[in-house]
Amino acid sequence: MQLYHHPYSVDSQKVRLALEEKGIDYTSYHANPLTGKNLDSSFFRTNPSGKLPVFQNGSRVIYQTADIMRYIDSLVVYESAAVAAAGVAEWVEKIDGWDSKIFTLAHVPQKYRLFVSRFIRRVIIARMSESPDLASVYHAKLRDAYDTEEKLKDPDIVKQSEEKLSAILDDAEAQLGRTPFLVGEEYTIADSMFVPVLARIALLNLEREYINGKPRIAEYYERAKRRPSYRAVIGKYFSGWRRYRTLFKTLCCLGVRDALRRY
Ligand SMILES: N[C@@H](CCC(=O)N[C@@H](CS)C(=O)NCC(=O)O)C(=O)O
Repeated sequence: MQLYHHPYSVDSQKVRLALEEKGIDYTSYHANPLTGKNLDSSFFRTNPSGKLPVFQNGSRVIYQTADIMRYIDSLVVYESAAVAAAGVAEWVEKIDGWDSKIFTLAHVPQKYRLFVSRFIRRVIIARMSESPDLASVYHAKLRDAYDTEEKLKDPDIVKQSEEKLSAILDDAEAQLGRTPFLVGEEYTIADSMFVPVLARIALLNLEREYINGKPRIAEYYERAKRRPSYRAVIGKYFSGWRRYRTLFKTLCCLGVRDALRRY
């Protein structure tokens, strides 16, 4: 099995947590979306959206996070299978319906966001001129980049994303009052979907607004952070001072490449 992913990508984190939790071995390939690695023509040719993660098992390639999660889930049986199945499916769908991208970008200082988005657009143009046969898909990606910028200017779209997140958190807080995990007594892929959402809130320093007033989620998140899966997938890159190191390294790489016009 192969996974194309990156530690920065919330959707990649969901899949990696599930794989770690289930003890499934896989070959890992990194493609940093902030430096435009996901736009390389070799990757783009097989995955014209350029989005992460991509999961491959033999001839089977899966591009959507929720589909990958369901596939991974089908490989392992729960102790309380009947109880888990319906609840898990519902949570997977609910969390998958929240787009972390708009939320994240809306909470990143504008100066960094505009710099990265200009860099990415230049990478797309550079890749397009290297592979003219892929021009139409690169054009679509460029349009997508401009669309995202437009969406971020619309306070209603940002507000909707925040409200959707708040609704998920409210439901989770209520559920965690009844059971230790999102679906009953066992850790399931619903938790692998949810924990990266909490990690993203923490990375953006928004715990006070979104987590601190929810004691059950706060306690659940502390428990989740002690799991080896969390340490391997998220903690290794983003716990404490590491979050600054991880971001600093990427920004330096972008700064140098931009200064040298190396797209
Ligand atoms: N619908 C896709 C969305 C995946 C997605 O948006 N991935 C983000 C990272 S979390 C990405 O690859 N962004 C880079 C880009 O859009 O170029 C899925 O469910 O897997």
